[in-house]
Amino acid sequence: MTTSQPAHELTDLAQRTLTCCADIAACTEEPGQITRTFLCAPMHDAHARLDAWAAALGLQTREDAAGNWRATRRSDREGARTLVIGSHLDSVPNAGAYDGVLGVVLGLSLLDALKDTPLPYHVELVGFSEEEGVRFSVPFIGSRALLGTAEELLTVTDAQGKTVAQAITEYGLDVGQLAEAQLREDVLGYLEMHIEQGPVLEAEDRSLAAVHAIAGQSRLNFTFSGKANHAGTTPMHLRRDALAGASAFVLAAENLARNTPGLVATVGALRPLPGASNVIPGEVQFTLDLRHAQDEVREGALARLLAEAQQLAEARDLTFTSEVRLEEPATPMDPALTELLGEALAAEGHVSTPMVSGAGHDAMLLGHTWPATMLFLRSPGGLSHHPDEAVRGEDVEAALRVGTRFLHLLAER
Ligand code: HGY
Ligand code: MN
Ligand code: MN
Ligand code: MN
Repeated sequence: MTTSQPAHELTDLAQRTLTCCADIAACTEEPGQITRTFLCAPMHDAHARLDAWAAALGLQTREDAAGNWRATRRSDREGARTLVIGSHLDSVPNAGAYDGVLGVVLGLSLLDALKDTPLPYHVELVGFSEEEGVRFSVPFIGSRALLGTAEELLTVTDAQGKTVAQAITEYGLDVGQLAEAQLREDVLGYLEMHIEQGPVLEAEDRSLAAVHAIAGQSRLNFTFSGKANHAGTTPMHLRRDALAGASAFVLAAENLARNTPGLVATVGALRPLPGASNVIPGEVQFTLDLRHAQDEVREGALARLLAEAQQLAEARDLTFTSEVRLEEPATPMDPALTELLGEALAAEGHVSTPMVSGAGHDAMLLGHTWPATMLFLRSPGGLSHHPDEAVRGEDVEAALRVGTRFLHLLAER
């Protein structure tokens, strides 16, 4: 099996990859920005872009009952196992064009590069419908459906009180078919290609890196409650200002993370109520996102912050509640697959030293069930979850080279 692809072919494929990402970026709920949340109507248009390319490769495509886009390439080898390649098609609000999408389109590009090369394994290419957790504050609905564990999420509600089950029905899918979304094949591994979303590869002047572990994360919803009152007549010492209390908590979380190596803490959404300039906020709802590569450090930090919230509330005559929406342990990638990816990187002239992912990915969930590995592409400016998120054409081409070689190495194992 030749592993070197003619340069012009990969360059063309790299260009087609970028064009397809740009086409999918235009499938958005919000004109003028990229926003694609779970089971929003533009997701159908994104699927249609992928269907067009997949059809030209003779791949069977479908949308499963969780809204995942699925493409299947069958091997004619007797007893063939299945390689899953995937990433997510949903986005955060006002996102970039590559987080998630690039990994799905690169998968399609690899199958295009290998369209005339028989492989001894099936390939299941998946564009997950929900990884970010924006609409329901619960991420990984798509990949949980692939594992057959999404049933328990059907009653989770969004900010409007609508359940996941209702969202699936309104989007035009049959909740009763959710069990059919489960991939019941003998999976040899999962490959996710993704932008790094951070500054490391750019700082090290590297195009690509294999990922050997994904940081664990805790996501919680907090509510601080005090007493709404008149902003003009209420003396400062008589206030029970929920927002002032929450603000003290936000700074405490930032301070703890700044002083704990490798810990990151983020309050990304915060909503004071009633939200009028002349009313002291009686209630504040906010999120906390806590991550670290070692679970014990993250868990210790969370315990300290919950104790801090209790002290702050007591000192300010407030109450608070917290609800855990996600606890994902740090996930090591499969050593054998990551080593094979390292071999492919080295064979293509890249440094093969693997790295830790600070961002969460479908691989962190699937990696508990199947051998998983990830290939990162450099993020120019270290920017992501932002409209200026970018990727370099030469890194896309390098990823196609390394990915092609990885699939060959996997075939020869
Ligand atoms: O938030 C994350 O880590 C990922 O981008 N969903
Ligand atoms: Mn569709
Ligand atoms: Mn993301
Ligand atoms: Mn992502």
